[in-house]
Amino acid sequence: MHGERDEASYEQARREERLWRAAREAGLPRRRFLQQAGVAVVGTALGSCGGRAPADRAAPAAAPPGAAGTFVKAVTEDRFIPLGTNAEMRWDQMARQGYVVGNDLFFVRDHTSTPRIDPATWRLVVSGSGVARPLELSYDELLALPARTSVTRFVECAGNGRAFFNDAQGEKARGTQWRLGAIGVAEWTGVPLGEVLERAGLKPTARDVMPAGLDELKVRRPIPVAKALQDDTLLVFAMNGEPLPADHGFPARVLVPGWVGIASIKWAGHIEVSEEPLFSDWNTGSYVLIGPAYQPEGRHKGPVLTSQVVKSALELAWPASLAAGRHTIRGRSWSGQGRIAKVEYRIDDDPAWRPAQLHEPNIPMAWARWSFTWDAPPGGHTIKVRATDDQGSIQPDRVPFNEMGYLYSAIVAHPVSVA
Ligand SMILES: Nc1nc2c(c(=O)[nH]1)N[C@H]1C(S)=C(S)[C@@H](COP(=O)(O)O)O[C@H]1N2
Ligand SMILES: [Mo]
Repeated sequence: MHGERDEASYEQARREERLWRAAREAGLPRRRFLQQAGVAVVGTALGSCGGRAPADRAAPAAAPPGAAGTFVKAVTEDRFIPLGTNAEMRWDQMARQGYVVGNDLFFVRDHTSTPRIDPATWRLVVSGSGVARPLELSYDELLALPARTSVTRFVECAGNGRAFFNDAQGEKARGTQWRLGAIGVAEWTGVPLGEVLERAGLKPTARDVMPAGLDELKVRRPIPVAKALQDDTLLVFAMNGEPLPADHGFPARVLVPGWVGIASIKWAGHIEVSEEPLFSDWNTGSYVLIGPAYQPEGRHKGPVLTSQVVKSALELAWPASLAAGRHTIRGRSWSGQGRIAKVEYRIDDDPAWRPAQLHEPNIPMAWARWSFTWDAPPGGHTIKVRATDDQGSIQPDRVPFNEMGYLYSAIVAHPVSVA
């Protein structure tokens, strides 16, 4: 157990160590990167980092279990649950993490595979009927724009929790069978997207903004201009104080806080700004709700996904094994629409929902950590947790089925065997 301050300084030290290592490996001019990125590193830390080289990490395992060639970082089974071109975060790993998820443990969702992009030739083009002066930016030019640091937000896949449509409700949804590890919270650094759009002469009549990736499928999905102009919607170039890792969108990705992960386009190469509504496969055929409870809307096969819903997860393996006796049970809850207001838990069929203790920080569109103590008797148990956000949304017992298994916000029964 350590206090908030110890944890903060531990995280800061870790960030600095990783930064130093990443900058060296990338051959980046570190001091310049830091200055331009505005990544806060104090002089003494620079000194101590320079004085003693941290031991190099072991090389990634020879044959990562992720689909061959998909990822750049080490996607090994001790860190992730491999799911084809995706890698699910292991929630038991979070017990050893601070508020944010380290870049080495952050889940990856690639529609195809991670492209390797040379920052020297990379360009970001902003064009379309919604801008008066089409713009082209190099990596250096992007880094030279005024940036925001310390924007701590989650990126969460719309399909996070999808496996429970089958496991809890008996109806299997199409797609990657994530449990709850398709989420991560990071501290992002980037240029407000609005800043870039203004430089391109954003017209008052602009309506939709569609960033497109440089990956094989050119994954792209529009957001309304109002969302694009929020001050925490960013063109991100650093994640937890290091250059954005390849798997998370290097050289630059979009961050659309609170929204389904698909809005946060990685490897951004082009941004179309239009006076007309924009469409792509990712807002017409997928990332829409299709099912008996939903109706098509024009070219969209169902209601188009925007914000994420309320969810909770325990920092335990699935299924969990515990020794009989007293434990502090920890977890995290989040919502795409506000701050977490309340978290309750229920062991087995205890008639009462009991309050868990919320811990600071509790950042909207990131998550809140919580804990409770449990004197665990031997046997098989389930732990249920339900969160309520400050908009009054509470996790329900069930959610109406949708074919692609999005937005599973229902209460999950976590299996725990106690011996
Ligand atoms: N270009 C591009 N952007 C993308 C994707 C992709 O496959 N290609 N996947 C999206 C989806 S579905 C999610 S959930 C998030 C995942 O971000 P992460 O891999 O950094 O965790 O990225 C989004 N951005
Ligand atoms: Mo996703």
